[in-house]
Amino acid sequence: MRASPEQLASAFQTLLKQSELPPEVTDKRIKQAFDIERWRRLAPFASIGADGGGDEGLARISDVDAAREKHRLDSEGYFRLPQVFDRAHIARMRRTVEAVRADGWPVAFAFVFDEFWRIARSPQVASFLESALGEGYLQNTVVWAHWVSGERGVAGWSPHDDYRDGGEAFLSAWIPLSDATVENGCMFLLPAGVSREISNANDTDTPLSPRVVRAALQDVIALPAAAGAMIGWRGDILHWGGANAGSAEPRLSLAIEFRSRGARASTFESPLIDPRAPLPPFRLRLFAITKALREYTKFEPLLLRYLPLAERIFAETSDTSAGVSNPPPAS
Ligand SMILES: O=C(O)CCC(=O)C(=O)O
Repeated sequence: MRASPEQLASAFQTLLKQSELPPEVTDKRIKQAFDIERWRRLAPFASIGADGGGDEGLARISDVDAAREKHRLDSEGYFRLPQVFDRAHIARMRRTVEAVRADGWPVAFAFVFDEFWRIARSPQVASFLESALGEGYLQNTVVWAHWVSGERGVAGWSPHDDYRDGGEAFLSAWIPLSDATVENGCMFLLPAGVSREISNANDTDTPLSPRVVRAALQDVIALPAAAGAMIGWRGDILHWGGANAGSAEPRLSLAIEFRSRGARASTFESPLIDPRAPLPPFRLRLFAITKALREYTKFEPLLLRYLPLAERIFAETSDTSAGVSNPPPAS
């Protein structure tokens, strides 16, 4: 007798539940998560609470690239900037993610380190973000790091949009720390017009006609991007991580989000932080990581293993989120 899809799903859930970290391991990890010195020892080439500065040489975007990609963003809802970040710096960030993973953490814990919060602060990146979101734009505290294993069939996140109602006040940025190729699961998306058509049909439960499906398939944009590039999309753009088609190379990347000043932010996005202010305090970083972890088990069910850990750190750090007020609207 064959198992039904429901039986298979329920067996999968049971297995996931059984793979949860044992309580004593969770207790130990919670202590470790708050131990800044331990993180520093884990990745001595990265920093926590360093003075900052030196962002100027970290990234470069030519005027020509910036103008072309701003135009693409306005017309198609996404941008693709080729080599933006200093290669040696990106290689160090990759090593940081590798060290975090090797120590048994979900890779998003790399956001305890300064470099992951500072990455978009260099003047030319800031200027591109400002052209997309307006003066005084802010970063929200939705952050994530992705690791797609170098094994055939392993895939990034399934198709979704990040913030349907975000309009021109919302922008996601996605930065590969290893080369993201068609073979190892680079990002894919549907540009603005067709993205909206499909999302609207989804929302209203309207079946898509074969004509729309065929047209959408032909409109899919593959976004291979070398380590150190920066790509991104507006909130209503349907996008997804591809499946590994036989490459042995893992795909590593990070994702951050930005908002126009004065735009209403969802609870999930809060608190917003000012990219011109000092980097967020350590506890707020843990809050942001575990806030995302609780949510993203829907894309990465294997994270359920860490859910009790995430819940407890999230609860312990929630006060930091209340302490950071949303910056006021631009005058
Ligand atoms: O890297 C991926 O597979 C998915 C990234 C993504 O969709 C996101 O960060 O919103």
